[in-house]
Amino acid sequence: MNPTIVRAGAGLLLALASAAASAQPKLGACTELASQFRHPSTRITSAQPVAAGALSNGGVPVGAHCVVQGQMNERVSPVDGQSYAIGFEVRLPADWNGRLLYQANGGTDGFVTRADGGFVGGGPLRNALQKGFAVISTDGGHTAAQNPLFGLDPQARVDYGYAAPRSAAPMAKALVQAAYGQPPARSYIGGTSNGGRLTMVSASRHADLFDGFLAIAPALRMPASSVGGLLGAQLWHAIAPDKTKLESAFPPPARAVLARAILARCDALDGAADGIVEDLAGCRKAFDLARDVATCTPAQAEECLTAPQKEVLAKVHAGPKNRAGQPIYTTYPYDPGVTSPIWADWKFVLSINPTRNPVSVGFIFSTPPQDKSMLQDTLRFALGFDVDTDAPRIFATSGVFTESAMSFMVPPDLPRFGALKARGGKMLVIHGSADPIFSVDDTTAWYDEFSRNQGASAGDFVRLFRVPGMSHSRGGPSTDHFDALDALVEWVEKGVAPQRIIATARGPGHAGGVNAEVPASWSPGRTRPLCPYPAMARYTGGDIERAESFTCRP
Ligand SMILES: [Ca+2]
Repeated sequence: MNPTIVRAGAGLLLALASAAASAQPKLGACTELASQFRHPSTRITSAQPVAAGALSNGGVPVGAHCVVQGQMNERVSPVDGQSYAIGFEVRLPADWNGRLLYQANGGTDGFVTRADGGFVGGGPLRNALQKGFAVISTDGGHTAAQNPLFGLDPQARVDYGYAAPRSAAPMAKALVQAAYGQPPARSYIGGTSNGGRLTMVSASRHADLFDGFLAIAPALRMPASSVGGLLGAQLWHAIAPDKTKLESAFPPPARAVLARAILARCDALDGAADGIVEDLAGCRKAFDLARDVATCTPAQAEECLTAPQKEVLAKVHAGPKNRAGQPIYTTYPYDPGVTSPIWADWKFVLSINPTRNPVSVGFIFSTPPQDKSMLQDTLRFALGFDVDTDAPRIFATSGVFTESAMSFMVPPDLPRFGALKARGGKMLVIHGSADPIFSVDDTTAWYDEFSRNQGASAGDFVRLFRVPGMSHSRGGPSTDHFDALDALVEWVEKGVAPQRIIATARGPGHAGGVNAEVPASWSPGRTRPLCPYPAMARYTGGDIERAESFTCRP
C-alpha cells in the first residue's frame, strides 16, 4: 500500500483498508454470510471457517477457507410428491486468486462432493481450492437418497441434465461478491465423466456464465452409451461360464492376450515401442481381431481367445446397433487399456447393477420411465432390454416428460458451439483412449465434425486432447496425471493456446496416488505430452521415458 495515499485522509484510508480486506477476506467474516447473504430462492444453512491444514490434497495442506452450504429452488414435485432442491457448497479461500470454479460432478450426481476442484487421476497435486479458486459444488438437484428415482420427476431430470448451473452459478458469483467485495474476474466450469458432459452442455447452453470450460472423459451422449452398456451385458452374459459373474466371459488373462496382440500391431506406429498406442486411426487399419488373435483350439490353448470371445469382442468394439443394423451409439477403438479393472467394472458390473446403466436408462433416460419395481432385479432388466422397442425411449417425450433424455443430456449445439465462439470462451476436452463406456471415438467424431464446420478456427476456442491407454477418467496403462486447469487458465487469460499438456504416469511413489496399472517396464514417473488432436505424441529420439523426447504432430 502506498503510504502517501494512506495519509491523504481517513475516508480514503478506510476505502483502501476495505479494498485490502476484499482482496484478502478474513475468515472472521465467514459465519456472517449465513445470516447476511441474500439471493433469490436460496437458503444458506451454514457458513463455517476451515483452518489451514484441516484438509490436505496430494500431501499438501489446503489453506484456510470458508465453506458455505445451502439449498436453492426448494420445491415439492407435483409429479412424484417428493421434496427437491439444489444442494450446494461453496469454498471461499482466504488467499483468493479472483476466480470462480463451478465443479461439475459425476455419475448420477446427488452428492455435494467437496468443493475443492480436484479432477483427474490422483487429482492435480494442487487442486483448484489450493490454487486459490473459489469453488462451488452442487448435487445437481436431488439427494443421494433420491438416486435413481429422481428420474420420475421431470424437473429433477432437467436440473441434472443441464439446468442446475443456470441457478447455482449466478448465486455463487453473488456469494463471491458478498465475501470478497468484488465479483470473480473469471469464471470456469470443469468436471469429469458426467461432470465433463455437464461442462460441454454448459458451453452450449450457458456460455454466458463461464469464460473457460474443462471437460474430462465427457459422458457426451450418456443415454446412448448407457443403452450400449446394457446391450453389451447381454452379449457377455450369453458366453459367460459363470452367469453370476459376467467377467468370467473375458477374464484378465484373456484381456492381456488381446492387449498384447494390439500392441504387436499398433505400438510402433507412433515411432516408439513403449506400450502406448498414440495412433488410433493407424491402429484401426493395422489391427484385425480375426487375423491377429489366434482362435483357441485343442492344439492351442495359450495366447488365444475362444471363437465366442472373439465374436463378442468384435460386436462390442463395433458398438451397439439395432436389429436393422443402425448404430445406437458408436465404435470403441482397440487399446491395450482393455486390461484395466476399470474397463471390466464398466463392461461387467456397472452395466447390470443398481447403481448405473440399468437405473440410468430405466428411470432417468426412458420416457415413460420404468416402474420402481425394476430396482429389485436390474440384471433381469438389462438382459431383457429390447434394442428395438426399449432403446427408442431415450428419444421419447410425453405430456409429463416434455424433454427427451437425448435432448436434456446432450449439448444441443454440438457441431458448432456457436454461443461459446461468440462469447470468446475456451474449452478443453480430454478423453482416454481406453474409456470403456464413453468412447473416445464418439468424442473424436464430434471434434472432426466440429472442425469441418469451423474450418481453421476450430482450435482457436476448442481443443481435444486424447490420453492413450487411459480408462474412464483415470487409470489404465497410461500417463493419467496432468494439470489441464492451469493450461485452460493460460488460454483464457493470456491467450496462450495449449500446444501440449505434460502428463505423468502415477507409478510407485507418486504423490497423487499410485496407479497400480502403470507397467513395471515403465519408469515410475514417465512423462508424455498430451497433444491437441489431430496431433499425437511422436518419438523424436532421446530418453523414451521423458516427454521432451516426443513432439506433437499429426
Ligand atoms: Ca507407441
